[in-house]
Amino acid sequence: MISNETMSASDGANCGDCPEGREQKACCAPAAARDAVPVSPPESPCAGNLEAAFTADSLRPMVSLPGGTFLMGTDYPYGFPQDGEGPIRPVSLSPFQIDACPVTNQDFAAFVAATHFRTEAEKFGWSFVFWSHIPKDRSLEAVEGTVAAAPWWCKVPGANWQSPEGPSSSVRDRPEHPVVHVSWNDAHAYAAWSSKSLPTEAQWEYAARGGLEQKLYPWGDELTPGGKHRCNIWQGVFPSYDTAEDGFAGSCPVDSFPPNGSGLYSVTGNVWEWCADWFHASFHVGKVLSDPAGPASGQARVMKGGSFLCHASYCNRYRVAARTSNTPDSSASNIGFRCVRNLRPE
Ligand SMILES: [Ca+2]
Repeated sequence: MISNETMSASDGANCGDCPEGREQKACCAPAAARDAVPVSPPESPCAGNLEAAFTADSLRPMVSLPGGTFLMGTDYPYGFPQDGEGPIRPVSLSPFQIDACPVTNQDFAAFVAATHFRTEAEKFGWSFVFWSHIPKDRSLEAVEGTVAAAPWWCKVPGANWQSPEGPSSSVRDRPEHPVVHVSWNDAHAYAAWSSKSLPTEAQWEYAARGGLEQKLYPWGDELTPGGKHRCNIWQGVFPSYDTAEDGFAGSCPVDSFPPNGSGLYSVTGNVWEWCADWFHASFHVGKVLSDPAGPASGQARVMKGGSFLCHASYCNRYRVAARTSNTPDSSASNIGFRCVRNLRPE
């Protein structure tokens, strides 16, 4: 049943001010505020039941990037300066490799099959699902509460990476979609298993820019060049009606749109991607930035790239310089990740 319970989205989870309204809006991905004792979820079919051949992470394509100095951040007037998008600053990076695509359900299934890892959404027994993606015939019993500042985010018991919309849903028919409902802690565990790391924010943004300098998107400054969609975001009226003009309402296969100039797919839109750094809005200001890794501690981790829920009328964080954050144990149906392999000498 939908109860009167509401959950507060933490400041770290908030989308921040929208360009027009300048009011706090928690649209990006809500914080879980998981202060309750984790409960054991019911036994669920293991990822090993996925019939598709599991792709070992070592076989996943990676892009080698030479590093060097690039201009990070933006002074875009319709951005979110309070997020710390600016100032534009030179940042130097050592060479590294980055996954060409976000980690998919198929990839994560291989990790789970090998390690029997249980995500935090599984341990706590629930995750956040966007309201219109919950099957209509199940919405009354499936939703346990909503986020006060963003009532389109629903607490759904049984929602996890294997069951993205709750117990009756499955990833069986979406092996190439990015895995979702993974917390930062879950993503970090996958990265460690695969002998990789989560990207620093600087690595992510450098890779996302695809060799272009100071462009809004991975492909340039025009959102739909030639009238063609280049990423999976929201069209229509948020949060009530998504026309899915780009072909997708919800997540999509990671290779649905062309790659950027460096060969990275699904960079902006589709799902947010966790970065290694703790989030701080001004930590980077005035510092010498060589292989920056963010503050030593914090409350929330950086997320980049925006998701299928982003719309210019509400949150245009599908830009490469945009940033938001969430607490490390939070999960939702629009947060995933990709990994990097550092090549600099330790
Ligand atoms: Ca879309």
